[in-house]
Amino acid sequence: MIGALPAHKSGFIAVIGRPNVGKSTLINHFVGRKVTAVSPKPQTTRYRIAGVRTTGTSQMIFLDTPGIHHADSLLNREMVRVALKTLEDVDVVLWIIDAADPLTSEDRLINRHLKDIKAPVVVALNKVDLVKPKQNLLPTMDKCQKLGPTTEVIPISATEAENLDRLEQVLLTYLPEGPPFFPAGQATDQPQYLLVAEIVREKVFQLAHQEIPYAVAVQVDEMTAREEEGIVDIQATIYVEKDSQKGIIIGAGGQMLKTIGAEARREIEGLMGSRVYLGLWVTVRKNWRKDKDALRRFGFLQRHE
Ligand SMILES: Nc1nc2c(ncn2[C@@H]2O[C@H](COP(=O)(O)OP(=O)(O)OP(=O)(O)O)[C@@H](O)[C@H]2O)c(=O)[nH]1
Ligand SMILES: [Mg+2]
Repeated sequence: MIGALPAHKSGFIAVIGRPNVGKSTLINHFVGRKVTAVSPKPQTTRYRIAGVRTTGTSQMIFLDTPGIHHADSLLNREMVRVALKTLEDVDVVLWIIDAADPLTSEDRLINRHLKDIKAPVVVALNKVDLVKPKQNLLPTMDKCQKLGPTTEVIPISATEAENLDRLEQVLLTYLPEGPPFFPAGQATDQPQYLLVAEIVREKVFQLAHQEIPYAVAVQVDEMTAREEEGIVDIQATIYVEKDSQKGIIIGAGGQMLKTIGAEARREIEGLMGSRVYLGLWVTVRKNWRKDKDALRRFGFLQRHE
């Protein structure tokens, strides 16, 4: 025998941080395709979503989570609960901190929660491309090092793909040896209809302003393939909380809804590798963010809660 091959490693990495620090951007990069919504607005991610990176020698399962913040509404409290619950059973926690706006009161809140968990914590200081001159990073790195039992602080840029190889190497040292959990080629644990709903919701986050995106939930009502023609028919509903929001989502002459539909369809076609007909409907569900039945329907609360 000429030396043993390195053992295969696989495991779960909880990606946490305050809203808008780049958690989902980083995961999409590691997976190599979009599995989780990204937008310049905070609180884009609402669910726990697994993004899977499979190489010949390892499988890293990144768990994307909603940004941890001082939550007030029922929906926001539920989002934070999902994020904190993800910390319970993972091999390593990847805590993302914004290098350009580090150690806010939300970061301190996260640090308090991390004191109780057993998994090792790796800190990634993201958005270093925004820090100029570069030596301004040093005091921040120093402060992060002193946060607690954190093992390592790694400066990165998710959008510029800076230092991500190094981050991957560090994360791999914390993963146990073992076979993959997901088949090769599987990029996420999300079924296709949920990916489609998230694509539509992401377009709303990117295109609508102020409070509107937060009042929106999306459900796919129908998804059928027309076998002979190679077309997939999709019907989805965009839920809003008030009539006035419905008007804004539809837009003057239906222009806003058209743009949301066109951008979503383009991306869904890429996902499915076929032509897509996307029908979008807008419906008012009054105050759904405060309504337990609606939150269950949209997949936030479990059936028994
Ligand atoms: N300049 C710069 N911008 C970044 C970087 N990483 C992410 N962003 C931007 O930051 C914004 C938020 O990114 P997301 O990936 O949605 O952030 P998130 O942490 O998942 O946010 P929530 O889901 O709301 O908690 C987007 O506009 C990204 O393009 C980076 O390394 N540099
Ligand atoms: Mg996100």
